Amino acid sequence: MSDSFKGPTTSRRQFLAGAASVGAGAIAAGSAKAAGDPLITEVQDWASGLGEGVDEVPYSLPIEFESDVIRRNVPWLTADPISSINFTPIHALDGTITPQGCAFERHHSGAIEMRKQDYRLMINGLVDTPLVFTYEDLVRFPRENHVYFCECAANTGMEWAGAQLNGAQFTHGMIHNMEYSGVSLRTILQEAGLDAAGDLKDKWVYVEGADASSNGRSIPMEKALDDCLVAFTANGEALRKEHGYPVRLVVPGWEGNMWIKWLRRIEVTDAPVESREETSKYTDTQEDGTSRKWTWEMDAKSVVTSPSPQSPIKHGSGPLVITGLAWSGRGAIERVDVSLDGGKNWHEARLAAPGEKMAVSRFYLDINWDGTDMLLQSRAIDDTDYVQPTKTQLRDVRGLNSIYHNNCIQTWWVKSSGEAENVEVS
Ligand SMILES: Nc1nc2c(c(=O)[nH]1)N[C@H]1C(S)=C(S)[C@@H](COP(=O)(O)O)O[C@H]1N2
Ligand SMILES: [Mo]
Repeated sequence: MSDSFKGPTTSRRQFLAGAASVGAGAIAAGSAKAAGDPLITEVQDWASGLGEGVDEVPYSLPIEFESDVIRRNVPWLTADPISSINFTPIHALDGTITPQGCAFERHHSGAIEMRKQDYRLMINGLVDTPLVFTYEDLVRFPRENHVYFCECAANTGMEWAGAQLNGAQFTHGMIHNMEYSGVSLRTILQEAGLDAAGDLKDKWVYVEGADASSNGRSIPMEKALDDCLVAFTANGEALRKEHGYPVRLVVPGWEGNMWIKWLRRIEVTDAPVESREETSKYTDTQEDGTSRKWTWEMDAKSVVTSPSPQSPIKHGSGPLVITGLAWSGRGAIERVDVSLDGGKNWHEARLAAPGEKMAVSRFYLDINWDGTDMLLQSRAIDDTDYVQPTKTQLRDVRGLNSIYHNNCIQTWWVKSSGEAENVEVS
């Protein structure tokens, strides 16, 4: 018995010794005391009877002990939940794939319910043959699979003026990262034919949803023909209603607003439509009062998800796993640095896997925490060598009037108690 415990303990010691550059100190032994622990010495309920049979739950939800790992909204942010947003519990998740059931939702006129039989996708405008596809038509085109993040441009938007919302879920939770399968938008456009459009360089597609808001957006033809996906499934199963069942548009790396849910129409146009969602909304007002528009790409960004205000350190000093997420709308994450002292010194974090284009990366920094205060930050660098800016660097360029596209470095003040607070180190 004792032998089987030895292996992991030894390798953990060696591993921590190797990470000594990030602090050294006492190494915690396993915290459970074997002698006299009734969880070891007594026969427990779960071992004195039988468990549930198969089919007890034909499609399961997370076990009740995980019931706090849920989407949450901030009621004062919006007047009504119909046109509102909630946040992914990123502080409580690990890995990179967001389960659909807790992936943030953003609706302009509520999540609608549509049967596959009632689904129609029209393609019209400057195409050779205007077409209408049923769901059954769409699934007969060759399919692709890709993992991509979807981030609302408003993610972190409440933090422009100063630290405001106390939790990674609320400051950075307007993001999800899923594996989609579907048909490339290019395939659909080519089926209708683009000869009628002439030179494609200055052409656009206008995409809209079947919900009352329609959430119409203009996308340059170059992007439409590049990597956009007309998606049916996320993480292997049909899209959830709230994410656009039965069909949504996936626009890799670009702001979430363009990822049209309940996709009903694609119009090829010779100019952008300048819809509400790309003029009065989703533009960025600058210091001089003019606004940037067509700010589609989501710049490189990262956040420490744990420890964080909703995920305090409960085990005291010693080995500590610092972890978080990083992503870039311009490519793949190449490196993530973590600072324990508000950006004075940086340590290169370990990426759980090599970065993938326009998908979330998971990073870890394994330290030996000495129990003193930390100002925890993370800084993402993508494969275009773009470096995530500090708050000051971002404000120098963008001023204070923006809401959207805030990708600055986030700081958590981790106190000796292990509790953490959202603070500004600009
Ligand atoms: N048809 C339609 N598509 C839509 C929206 C909408 O309200 N209606 N909201 C957009 C916005 S602002 C975002 S951020 C993403 C959010 O996708 P999600 O709800 O799957 O997280 O969907 C986009 N697509
Ligand atoms: Mo959004």
